[in-house]
Amino acid sequence: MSPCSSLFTGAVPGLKITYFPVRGRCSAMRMLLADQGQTWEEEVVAIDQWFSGDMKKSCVFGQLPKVQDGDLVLFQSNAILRYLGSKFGCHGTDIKVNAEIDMINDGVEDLRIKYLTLIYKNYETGKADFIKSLPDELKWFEGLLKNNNKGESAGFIHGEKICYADYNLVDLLLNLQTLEPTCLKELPLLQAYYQRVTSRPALSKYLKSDAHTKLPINGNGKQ
Ligand code: GTS
Repeated sequence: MSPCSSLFTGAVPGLKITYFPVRGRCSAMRMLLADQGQTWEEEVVAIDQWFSGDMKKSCVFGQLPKVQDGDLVLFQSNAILRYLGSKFGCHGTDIKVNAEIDMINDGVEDLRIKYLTLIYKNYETGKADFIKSLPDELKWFEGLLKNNNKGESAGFIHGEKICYADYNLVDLLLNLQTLEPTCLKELPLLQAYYQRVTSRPALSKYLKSDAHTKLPINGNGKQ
């Protein structure tokens, strides 16, 4: 039994996440599942096992994460997030809303790639400039909240219902604040949004659990 299935109740028989022992690209999907009261199984792949075995060859695109739900096997973290969003009602009510949510999620992915490039490729030389660029990078999300009822009554990044892009954004904001604790200082709506979403009872419980806190954010120990 995974640490997650012992902590959280509710049943999604057969839902399994296969990934390295990090939060990485699985944190947002784990947050979504925990917040939606679901359980899942974790298959943890040690990095030496990955490079010495045949698993890589069996993965579409040769990478993890992989999510299995019954007979469905998915790769690509954002496709997985969208699938979980559709399955658990964290998506739009029509194709136009879904397209807007996808657009926001793609914006999160763009910033995540910049963050991951820093972490894995030029942490020492690029950290100061990356931190300097954050207000400019994050202002777009502040703008989305502003346009969403001035960020006041609206709880979420799109409309008034949580969607899969919220979990992706909140996960990235958590990582960015770990990198630079003051990065939301000049972005009051984003700061309030982060607090609001991470205070949701089930999500807050998950974020305090060993299943989350004991996992490193990234595979190389940088954060
Ligand atoms: N676009 C993919 C996604 O979103 O799932 C990227 C997946 C990816 O980069 N996976 C890395 C991997 O499998 C691990 S991590 O970057 O998510 O931590 N690396 C091992 C390898 O052999 O490429």
